[in-house]
Amino acid sequence: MKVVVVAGGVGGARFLLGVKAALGLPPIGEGPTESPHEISALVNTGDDVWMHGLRICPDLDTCMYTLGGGIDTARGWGHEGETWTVKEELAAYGAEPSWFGLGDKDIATHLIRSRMLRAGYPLSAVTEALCDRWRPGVRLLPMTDDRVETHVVVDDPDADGGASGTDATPARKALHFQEWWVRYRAELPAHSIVPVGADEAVAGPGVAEAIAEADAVLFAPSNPVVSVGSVLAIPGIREALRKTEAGVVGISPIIGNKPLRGMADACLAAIGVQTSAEAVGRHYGSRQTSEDGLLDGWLVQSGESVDVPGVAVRGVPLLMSGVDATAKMAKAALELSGVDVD
Ligand code: FO1
Repeated sequence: MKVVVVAGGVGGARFLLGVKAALGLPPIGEGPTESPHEISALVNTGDDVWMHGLRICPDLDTCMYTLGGGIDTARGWGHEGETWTVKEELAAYGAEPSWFGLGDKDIATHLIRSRMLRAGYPLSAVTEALCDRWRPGVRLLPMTDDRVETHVVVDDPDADGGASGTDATPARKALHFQEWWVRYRAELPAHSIVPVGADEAVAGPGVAEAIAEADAVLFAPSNPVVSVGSVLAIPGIREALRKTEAGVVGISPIIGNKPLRGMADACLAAIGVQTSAEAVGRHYGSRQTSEDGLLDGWLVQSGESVDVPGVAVRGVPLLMSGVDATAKMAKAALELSGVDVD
């Protein structure tokens, strides 16, 4: 069976552990090569950033480390057993940004990726090379090999208040997503969130084929705006999803009107979507009954009454409290997509 999962970082990686388990693959590592199942993750690269001359790809690395067994599970990003010597030395030089934590082990990944990118290798080839070590057991496909970076438009945090009583609207500033997310903890209200470069980007190698050949397509419970939304912003991907013979099923990242983790609510507010499973389901839309919708099915927290016109809604426990719980979610999603997983 060929399963495609549209994924972001932490939530996407955790969900992929469950998809692997639901298909009888060991969650960590590559497992048996003769497995009849193939999982491809279409991973968001809009969070990617150049820092200290190194190219950081948070969502690809979180998926790679999580599925390869190297993630720090408490943080949800970066290596377990990490040390921060280089970060401390950078701070000693006053090298900005000091608010972004680069771990010593993590830096090795960024050094290899940056060297390969500078040598002309596309991100997809770099990812394949890095995965040769980590063997995630899932094909990690960057949504595009082109540069797409999510920026967030906020009121400029450095602008002075101006003469009191002036009614001039405060100056606005576009922050790279990482600065908004990490430095400001997404606490600066976002006027808009823009995947810069998406319009000119081309879907990554293997992306359109994976969608066309899939038996099931799942939207992981990732951030609907900056993760799933960024993938959908790449020209051709939305069309491929609308065309595929596979059932398309999303898993709600929202339980009881608040996001499971991360700050999806801050992102949803920026696009005027309520923080609820129903609002996000309607935001993705029905593939059958709308001209740009994507979903056939929508998995929500059991007990919640959610109505998404034109989409089959099913309630199951959505807390990814462990691989078994996540495997049950993944199984339910696969069944709702029309494939049967014994
Ligand atoms: N998140 C933080 O909250 N603080 C950090 O210092 C930080 C550093 C970092 C370094 C590499 C990496 O791959 C991820 C990192 N993240 C950090 C997480 C990252 O900002 C988010 O996981 C994604 O961008 C959102 O999914």
